[in-house]
Amino acid sequence: MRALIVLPTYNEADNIAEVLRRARAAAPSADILVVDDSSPDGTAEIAKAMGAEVGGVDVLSRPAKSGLGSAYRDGFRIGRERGYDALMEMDSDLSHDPADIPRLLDALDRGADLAIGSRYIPGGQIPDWPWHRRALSKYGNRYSAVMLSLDVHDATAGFRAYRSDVLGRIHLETVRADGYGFQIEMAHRVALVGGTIVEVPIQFVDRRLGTSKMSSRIVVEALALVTWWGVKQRLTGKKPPR
Ligand SMILES: Nc1nc2c(ncn2[C@@H]2O[C@H](COP(=O)(O)OP(=O)(O)OP(=O)(O)O)[C@@H](O)[C@H]2O)c(=O)[nH]1
Ligand SMILES: [Mg+2]
Repeated sequence: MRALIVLPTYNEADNIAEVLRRARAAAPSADILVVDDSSPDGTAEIAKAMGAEVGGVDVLSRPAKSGLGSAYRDGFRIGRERGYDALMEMDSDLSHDPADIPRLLDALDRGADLAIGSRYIPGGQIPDWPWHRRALSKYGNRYSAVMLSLDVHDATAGFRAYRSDVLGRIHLETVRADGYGFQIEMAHRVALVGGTIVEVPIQFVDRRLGTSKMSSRIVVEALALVTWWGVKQRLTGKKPPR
């Protein structure tokens, strides 16, 4: 299976070289597309230099910071145009361990349409998080599962592999959400078209370098969107097939 790992970056100069080195080592047959939004800290230049060293790395430079969801939409569109069979999401801050890439791709090989690196199934872990961050994530996930009849334990997770054709079936180009909302919307849409979703346990560690781009706006956006999608699902009577 030809796989493309899409890495969104905004000011990840401290992390990107290490991410690229470890991802290439873990999955030498997968290619990488860094989607950088003109990071002022020079992330794109570092990615290009490391790409020349390890090979298999392309950098898409976009003119302005346009959000995580939009970076993945652009990266996946390009990956599909280039004929990849599998498209992956991974953060570029080493919260996701590149060594787990092959386990996610294996799940696609065994028939999944979407493989999610999950923190909320046995074997999954978030060792660094304080209780309030755990609670927000856990209850946010429970709320999404109930509102959307979504049989997924970690719908906000951002370490994933998609079979290319399922991205066509969910009409990726019409997805609008960003941040956590983007992750939930993608899982919800895959479920609605009857795609097989498999969760693979992962450990999620806090970034050691660089700064987080997540904000309370993104959390509020996700909650509002989940509520709206849940209401819409009830009004139209469309539910994920079981
Ligand atoms: N291209 C692009 N990448 C982004 C944007 N916002 C965030 N990213 C990248 O998306 C990934 C996840 O963002 P983070 O800021 O780490 O968010 P998070 O992992 O949910 O939150 P933390 O756990 O606090 O780090 C990182 O690789 C970021 O550099 C954006 O607007 N454009
Ligand atoms: Mg992060």
